[in-house]
Amino acid sequence: MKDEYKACPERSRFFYFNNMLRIAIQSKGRLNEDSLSMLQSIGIEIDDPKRKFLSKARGFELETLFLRDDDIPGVVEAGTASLGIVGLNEVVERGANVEIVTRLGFGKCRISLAVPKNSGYDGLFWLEGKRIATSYPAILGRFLEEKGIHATTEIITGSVEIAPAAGIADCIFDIVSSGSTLISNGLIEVERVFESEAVLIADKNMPEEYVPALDELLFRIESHKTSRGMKYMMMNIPLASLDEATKILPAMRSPSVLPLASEGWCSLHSVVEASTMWEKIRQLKAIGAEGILVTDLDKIIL
Ligand code: PRT
Ligand code: ZN
Repeated sequence: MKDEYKACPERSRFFYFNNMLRIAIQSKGRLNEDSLSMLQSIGIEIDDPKRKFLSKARGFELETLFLRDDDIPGVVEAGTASLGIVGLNEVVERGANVEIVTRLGFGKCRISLAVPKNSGYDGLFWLEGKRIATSYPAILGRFLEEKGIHATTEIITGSVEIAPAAGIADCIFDIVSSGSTLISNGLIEVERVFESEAVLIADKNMPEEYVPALDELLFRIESHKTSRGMKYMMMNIPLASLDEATKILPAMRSPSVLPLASEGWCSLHSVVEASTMWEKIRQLKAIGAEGILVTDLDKIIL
């Protein structure tokens, strides 16, 4: 197996590349499925991802390396993988010297301070002299220093939310997403300190030969991100209402107008944000739109 790999002379450490771009992905956990489905949506299929450590992708010159999320920033910094998909929280906590190429829009969460419900928390000064349990001591340390607060950090690697009830700490600094874990442990979120989501990271010393593949990958990711939350709308509209309809549907340049066999009518096609879709449908119906069709969008190439 080793024979098909070659040494990479550009780098100081000795390791092997299968002569293609390599991306590190979380092997299991919260980011695994979303990472794989994002790759799939941009035409990159990974065979049997559950059982392999290293796998070649189909649809792109890419090799995937499945790891624990904790290891991904370091592996990319060392260049063992040129790219990685990991939470921004992990990259910042570890102080990894990697390029943050783009935010990926999934795995959104925040790291917050949370205190027991009846703690009498009345502002940041409450934290003075307290014990704070966390798995993110570096991010917490920077926050406390910035605010001039002296507190003790208790480093815990799992189930941080039970620390106050267990008497290990007075409050916690942990990842929050829906907030239900805090509620079920009798805690309330009092300060949102760090906003996170999955990011694509890159080795700052990536071999030159991989840059074109990274550019293509990024192009596909951006077109996928642009299409997220957008809908494609088609409808028939009386010609007399066309000007007004164009104002309701600004689209990327302007909506496409196609002739219809019935006189005095045309067909209008446009792209709208899903969040505004129902309001636009209401406005368009009011000016005579009929046969409105709405479909999902897969990619937008700007
Ligand atoms: O095994 P491995 O080391 O790879 O994974 P892990 O167990 O260390 O991490 P994992 O899979 O739990 O999370 C991976 C990444 O997902 C994190 O680094 C974050 O960037 C992101 N993420 C997004 C989250 C959450 N949302 C999240 N809710 N990570 C953890 N949580 C925890 C949170 O701490 C809480 O205990 O999930 C629990 C439920 O959260 P609520 O607020 O929805 O109740
Ligand atoms: Zn982890």
